Amino acid sequence: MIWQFPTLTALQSTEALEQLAIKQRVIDSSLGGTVPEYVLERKIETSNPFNQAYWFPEQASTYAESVDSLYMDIFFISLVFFVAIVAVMVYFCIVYRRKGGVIAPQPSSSHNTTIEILWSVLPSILLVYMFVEGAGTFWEMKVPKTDSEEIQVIAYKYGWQFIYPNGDTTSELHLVQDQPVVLKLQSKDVLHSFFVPAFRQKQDIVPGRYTTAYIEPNKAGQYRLSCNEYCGDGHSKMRTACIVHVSQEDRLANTEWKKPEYSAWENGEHLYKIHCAGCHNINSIAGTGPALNLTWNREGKTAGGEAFKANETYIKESILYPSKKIVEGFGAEGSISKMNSFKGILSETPGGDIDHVIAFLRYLQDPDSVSSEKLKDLPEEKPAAAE
Ligand code: HEC
Ligand SMILES: [Cu+2]
Repeated sequence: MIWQFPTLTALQSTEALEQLAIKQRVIDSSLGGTVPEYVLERKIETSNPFNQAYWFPEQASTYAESVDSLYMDIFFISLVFFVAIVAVMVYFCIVYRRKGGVIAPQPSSSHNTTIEILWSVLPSILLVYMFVEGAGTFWEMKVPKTDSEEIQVIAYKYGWQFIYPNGDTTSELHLVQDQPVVLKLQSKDVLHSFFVPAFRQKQDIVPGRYTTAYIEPNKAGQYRLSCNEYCGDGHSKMRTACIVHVSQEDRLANTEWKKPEYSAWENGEHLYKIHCAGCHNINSIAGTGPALNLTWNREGKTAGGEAFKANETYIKESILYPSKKIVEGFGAEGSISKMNSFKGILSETPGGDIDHVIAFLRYLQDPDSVSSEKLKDLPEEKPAAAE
């Protein structure tokens, strides 16, 4: 990457270089960590290869077309004026250059009513046209239809959480075709910005304030969704997918928090993507917190030098009371952990969310050690093993 070049040459030691490389790998590894890369590819239905590579993304919302045509109108008006002005300028440069040693300026006419009226009125008409067109589209983007559904969007360093009216939560945005939606956007920390190019919709997310974005998706498919306001060194991690389903049933099948046809560890993986992936990796490289694929059963030390073994009790405590034991290398003894508590967010009941997360961490260490029985197949109460 070009922007890194000055930093790289300024660093002397190979150790520092290695650290920078590791940091970059951490950032890269988390790219698409929660959403597979293929989801984020540009998909444009056109036979024109130029469009495919360089032109606009798909038009997937009701107002996308007006935004694009307004853009093209303004572009062509600017193009015509650019060419005309440069042509006249070049012509004048040649015709009125200093000739035959004459230095004194030629007398010029002081006034030409026709030209002055023309150059005032013509651009005004164009500007008023741009305003009227722009205001109309703006209106369309800002005034939600009354039958809109509301989805809560929470942006944080570095990820997204989408909460649907029925309480389901996902790390990708799932919408239904032709169902207008109002997004209520909130930030947990700093300034972020919601952007789905295919919808031509972009809205800043300001800490301490609710902002809204209105969309009426009219084309099923998978689109890019990203943060468009630099929010820290993991800013590029804040990208995920926006999936527009053809029907409400189709969406329900994809957003259900705890799927009966999932096993415990699969639910745990789902919870990990929603709540933990912003700080933890599962590729052995530490992020803000330790790499969680190394956690299960490991023998570690707290910042205070106390030894621990990462069993169920330790993991549960780490999730509910992160500051109780700070992992060595992740803060000072007795300090407040950078990890927030998940008390009240993940259920603590036996067989609940936290047990699912634990099953996932175990699975990462040793896939054979956890049951892959689907939740729906599990009996309500496990019969005692026959002696
Ligand atoms: C805001 C960042 C952040 C988020 C979000 C976060 N963690 Fe952490 N986590 C940390 C940090 C930092 C540490 C190390 C300091 C500590 O022990 O509190 C840590 C430590 C841990 C540990 C101890 C790891 C070890 O190897 O000893 C576990 C287990 C853990 N987190 C699980 C989770 C789970 C599960 C979630 C999601 C439900 C989660 N964390 C979400 C930042 C985070
Ligand atoms: Cu951001």
